[in-house]
Amino acid sequence: MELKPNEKLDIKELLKDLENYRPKRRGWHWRDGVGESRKIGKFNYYDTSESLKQSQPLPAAKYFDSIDPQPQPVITTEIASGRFEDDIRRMRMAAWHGADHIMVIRTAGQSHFESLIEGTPQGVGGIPISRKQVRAQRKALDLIEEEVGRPINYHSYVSGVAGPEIAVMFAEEGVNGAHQDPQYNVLYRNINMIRSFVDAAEAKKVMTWADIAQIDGAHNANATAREAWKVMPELMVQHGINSMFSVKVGMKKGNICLSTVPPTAPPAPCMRLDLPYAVALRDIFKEYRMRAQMNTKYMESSTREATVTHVLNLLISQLTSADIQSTITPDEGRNVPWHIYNIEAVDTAKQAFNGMDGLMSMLELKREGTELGDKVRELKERAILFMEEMLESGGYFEAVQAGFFVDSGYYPERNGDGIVRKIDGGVGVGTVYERDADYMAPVTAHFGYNNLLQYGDEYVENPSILVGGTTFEDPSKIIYIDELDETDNVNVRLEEVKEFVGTTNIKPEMEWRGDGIIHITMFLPTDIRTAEFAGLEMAKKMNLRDPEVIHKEVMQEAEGTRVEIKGRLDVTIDTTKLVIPPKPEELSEDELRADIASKPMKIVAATVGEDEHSVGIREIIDIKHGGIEKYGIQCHILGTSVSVEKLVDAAIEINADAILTSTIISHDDIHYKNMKKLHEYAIEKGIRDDVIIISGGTQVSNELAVQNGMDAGFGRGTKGSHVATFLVKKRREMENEN
Ligand code: Z97
Repeated sequence: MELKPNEKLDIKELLKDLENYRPKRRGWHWRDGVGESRKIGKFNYYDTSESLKQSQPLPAAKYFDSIDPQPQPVITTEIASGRFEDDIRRMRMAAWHGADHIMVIRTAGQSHFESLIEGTPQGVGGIPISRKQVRAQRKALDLIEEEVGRPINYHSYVSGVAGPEIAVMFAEEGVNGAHQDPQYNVLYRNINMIRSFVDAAEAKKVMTWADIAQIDGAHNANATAREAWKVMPELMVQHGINSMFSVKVGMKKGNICLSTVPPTAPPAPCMRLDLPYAVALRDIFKEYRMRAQMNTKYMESSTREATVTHVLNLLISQLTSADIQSTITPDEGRNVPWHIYNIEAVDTAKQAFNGMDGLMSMLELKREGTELGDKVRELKERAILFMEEMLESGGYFEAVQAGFFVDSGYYPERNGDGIVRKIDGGVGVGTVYERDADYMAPVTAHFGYNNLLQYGDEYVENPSILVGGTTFEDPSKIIYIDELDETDNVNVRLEEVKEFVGTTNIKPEMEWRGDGIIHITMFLPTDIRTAEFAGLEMAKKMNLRDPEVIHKEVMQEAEGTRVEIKGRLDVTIDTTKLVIPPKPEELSEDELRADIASKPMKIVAATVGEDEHSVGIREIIDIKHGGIEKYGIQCHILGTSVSVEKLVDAAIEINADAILTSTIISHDDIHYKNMKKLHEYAIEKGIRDDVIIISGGTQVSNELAVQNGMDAGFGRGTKGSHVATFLVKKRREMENEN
């Protein structure tokens, strides 16, 4: 199977023979060519990585030879619609925009499953991480990475009661990154702490074998804390615990990534709080990798506000460092992570990094005798004191039991409201047993005591020889279980939307194929509460099903409110039945300039009759608006309400190549009547065959303009380049005729 840029990814084809699919490669991939300066288009870049084979550049790239510089950090997008088959299409879009770390958020509650989930039921707030789902997505990414020309890291979570089982499955299926942090189990999922740390040792060992990069769970303290900036010292402690634990298990430091979040957001003076934290963290953990997340704690439903916070977060990454730059959909605040917003967030990161390229070659963070330096030191001291107190109180387990973590005080201050977990409590309590003296497990990656010496030295290194290789060495031993639920599985779901699969039918979509969801924005001149209900009523009148207000924002209490609504539009369009007019022709700017330079062109222009509206003609002519002047065409604007006679006479006087008229007023078809008059007067004066006459305006159709004697008519949406293209091509045509 191979992807073609102009063909949709065929999910049914992808699912074929999935039971025999093996991932192409194993392990995490950092971007290539980092640290080299490179010339891309007309510019030199300092902070890029290798460009992609195929990609979707930023919108404004068209002004810069369509370049698409790829930043240095791996860029993450978090995807979680609940249906893996739809997420696969989103992954492809994200990869084309520059994401190379696809993080799949798993379905609510999977932490408490005691084993792997089989089948592929639809998820709630995420994807059920099952083998089939993981394999299908890895297979898709194997194709997508070929298409864009860069390895793509696939990622999910190795936490919860089934952590080690999931780690094994991830190692088998070519997963490249995973969250693994026993503190997450303990604090946020109330899984017994002894069980969590024992499981973590095993899971980390497996991840190490598979070269899976690890992300910790410290960011959750930031997201949970009452005042997120107060947990900064604790965050460092949490990073320290998981990092050192991982090193002790045998994981290499280059695969250990700290999940760091700038703790605050505007209107807080976030740079002054977040930057010292970022600097202190990178000082202490310089041998480790930084996974820079976005602040989500203070994310509301305004995508604009979230995007500004993201950009400030990206500035912190540029001023310090980021090995992985995470992006959350900027509409996370309204809990509707949609396709387009995943892409927007990836673009926000790419755009900000492109714009800040080489910034640190011009700047330096001043730390001597500054607030920055003082704060960095203070944060480190607070973190070390926290760590010392933890040791004095009997260690991590005792400290958790005493409520040290996620307390709302700024350490050493304590408010006594931390998360308390009991050493002998939580899910899975009492399930850890000491290994017997003859305990032996013939597996490839395993933590702790294993009585192998009885078999000889070679088995200590390689215990799986005893069973002729485990699933790691011999993937044919993997047991693949397909769908178990006959009513909720990918085939049933695809059948439900078959109208849209492999057909020419389309329906608007935000999350799932054929979901019909659209998003509309309105301004309603009333207060916020009234606006919400008025907006819903209007959405119903627009025939939207299930309308929901997803954002409202006061412009001014009395004057009005901005309301954003989502709803379902039950409209399907067969694209083959559309009557699509040909695309307006546009010669390139260089070609237009060259043509006019080799043979000058003069035009006269005016609004005709009793029409005083000169905005349109100015748009088409003025250089300031990108009008035809910019190509070197000599333009003589005669003014407004000019008679057709005056226009034609002026054209004769200066020997113009063309007459351009503009009309907005269209009562009684006066615009078309004037076109006819103009055409006839030009005939009367004997110049019609030598002059191009065109007419434009919001109500003008090309067809009717031509019927009324014009060479062309230009309606709404016309740009100077369209008119210039027509003039140049028409002149060439007339020259050929003569
Ligand atoms: C992120 N933006 O990037 P469950 N283990 C750890 C976690 O942090 C999480 C889970 C497991 C965020 C989004 C938040 N983190 C997600 C260390 C979740 C998830 O099945 O929801 O319990 O596991 O991480």
